[in-house]
Amino acid sequence: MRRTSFATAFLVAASALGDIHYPDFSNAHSTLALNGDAFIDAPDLVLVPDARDLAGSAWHIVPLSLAQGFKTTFTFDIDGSATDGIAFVIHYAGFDALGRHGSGIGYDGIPNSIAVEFDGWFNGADGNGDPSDNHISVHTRGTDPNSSDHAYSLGAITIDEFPWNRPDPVKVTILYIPGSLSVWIDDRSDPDLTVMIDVAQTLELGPSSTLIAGFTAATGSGHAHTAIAEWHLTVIPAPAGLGLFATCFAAFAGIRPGRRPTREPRSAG
Ligand SMILES: [Ca+2]
Ligand SMILES: [Ca+2]
Repeated sequence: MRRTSFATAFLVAASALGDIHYPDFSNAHSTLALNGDAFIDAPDLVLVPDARDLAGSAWHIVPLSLAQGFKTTFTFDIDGSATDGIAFVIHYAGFDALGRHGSGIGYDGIPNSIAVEFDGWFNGADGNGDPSDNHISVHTRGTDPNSSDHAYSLGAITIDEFPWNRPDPVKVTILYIPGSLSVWIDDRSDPDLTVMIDVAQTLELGPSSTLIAGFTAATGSGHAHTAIAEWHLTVIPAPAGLGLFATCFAAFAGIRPGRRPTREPRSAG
């Protein structure tokens, strides 16, 4: 009963703040800015097709108050051989933002951005410091152009259990509460990765303290059809209500009261 009350309060407040709901992308032509090799192939959003040396990005065209906190869930599907990967990105760098292909995963070069990369290709031998061929990592250089070089990782974890290009889609949940960003794969009980970051102190926010959210992906010598099947994002209300809504989100995310929000990555670069 109490959980229902939290949920109701959350949904009412969140609706006033704006959010993103794409149960599929069939009607997304007018609400997404697509760049590079991205296109809509209903019902999916294809970031890059299965060909080498491509990069694509897709941005929701309404900037949102992401710096005060947000929760997003999405599923991605990588169909083909091993490829560079995909990234969830928040930024204020324009709706034409698109970074470098290959190891850049489409976000390397986007200024004023934070990227959560799902990297599927080991570029350590090329000098970018990748810890493995299968890892999650959070990258930013503040307002400078972002870099996929592992020197700019705030934290990373290698996922040994499965490759990104498994047959089934990968479900991701990202929860940001000022000071902490956590990433879950496949509804696991504990976050796979938590990094300490304050978005408002890291990026230069746009008008009305907003940021742009979306995805990038890229291919190199390895390539695969890389698509998003579903995407939802909800802004967490203003600081005055943050305690209540943090509790609400924690309940939804399965975070137990009093649990430390961080844990050591399973591997480090
Ligand atoms: Ca890589
Ligand atoms: Ca990497």
